[in-house]
Amino acid sequence: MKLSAALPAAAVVAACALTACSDDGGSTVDYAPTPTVTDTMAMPSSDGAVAAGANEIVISGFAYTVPATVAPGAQVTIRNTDTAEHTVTADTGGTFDIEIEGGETATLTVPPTPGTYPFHCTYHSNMHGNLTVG
Ligand SMILES: [Cu+2]
Repeated sequence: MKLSAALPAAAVVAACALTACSDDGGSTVDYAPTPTVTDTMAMPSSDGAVAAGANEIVISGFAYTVPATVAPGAQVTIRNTDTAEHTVTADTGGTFDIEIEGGETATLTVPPTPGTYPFHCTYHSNMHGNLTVG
């Protein structure tokens, strides 16, 4: 008599446990992981924050550090601290095209007309900067 009373109770417990299990599994499946795209690297920030002279463009780690502004017609030193050779080449108009060997410096004569001059490296298409003359 005691056994027959205990069996249905155990069966109910087992059934509840199974139901709870399948409910949990079903409700947690339909979330989708949100893709996190960090695209900030694509924006070249050339604010001259790195310790560089006022009239100095520093190339380090395949990236340019450019002064905030340079005077029209000024002489700007380009310092290449990489071992790779780089260029500072105006994107348009052939305004300037300076080649700097690894570990060397070169001099860029700033255009006389105020404006922003985007430039790049002819060897490394991911290297971009902006020279602001004003
Ligand atoms: Cu380069």
